[in-house]
Amino acid sequence: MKTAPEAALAYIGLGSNLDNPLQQVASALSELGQMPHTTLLQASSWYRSAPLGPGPQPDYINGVALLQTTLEPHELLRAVQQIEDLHGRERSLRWGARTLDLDILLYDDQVVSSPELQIPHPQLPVRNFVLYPLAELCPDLILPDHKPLAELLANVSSAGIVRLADA
Ligand code: A4P
Ligand code: MG
Repeated sequence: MKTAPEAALAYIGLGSNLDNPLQQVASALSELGQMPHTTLLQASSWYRSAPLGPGPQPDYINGVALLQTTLEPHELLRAVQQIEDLHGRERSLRWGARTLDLDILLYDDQVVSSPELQIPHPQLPVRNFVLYPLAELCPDLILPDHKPLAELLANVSSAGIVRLADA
């Protein structure tokens, strides 16, 4: 498919560990594809992952989607937050259990650093539940700081994650 010159490629991390997580991320995926000025190009498999964060909480379902969009990064953030809100997302405890989390992982090779938005997502380099699905979609990806994804992947363990069926 030909990419319009002004369109960006954005990778979105999806995660859920409450209220039927697999259903939450599956419907979020189709909602991402229905956002204005946006096309869903690809989705990774889903992964079950051990929770990273405070207290006992259920396992997560994680995956990554590739979007083509003409929304600017902050517009994209607002759009994905509307989808989180649709899923009854409550923003309370940092890294606490949630019905749906949508993180903008990458937006072309742009670096964004504002109080409400950091791209690349700061935790991307160290999270196996982000790196594995990302590598399914683009194994040769190079990050804006010129680090190859393959190098980051080699530095994380696969402990605690299991790939489920294709999304
Ligand atoms: N924000 C800044 N940069 C971004 C970005 N690139 N994408 C801001 C999306 N949002 C971004 O996020 C808090 C604020 O981050 C937003 O208002 C936005 O302005 P939030 O989703 O409301 O809160 P949070 O998710 O609790 O905090 P944070 O720091 O975003 O956490 P993460 O990094 O999203 O981690 N364990 C497993 N196994 N799997 C998971 O998916 N996820 C988390 C949440 C913790 N443990 C996990 C998982
Ligand atoms: Mg988040």
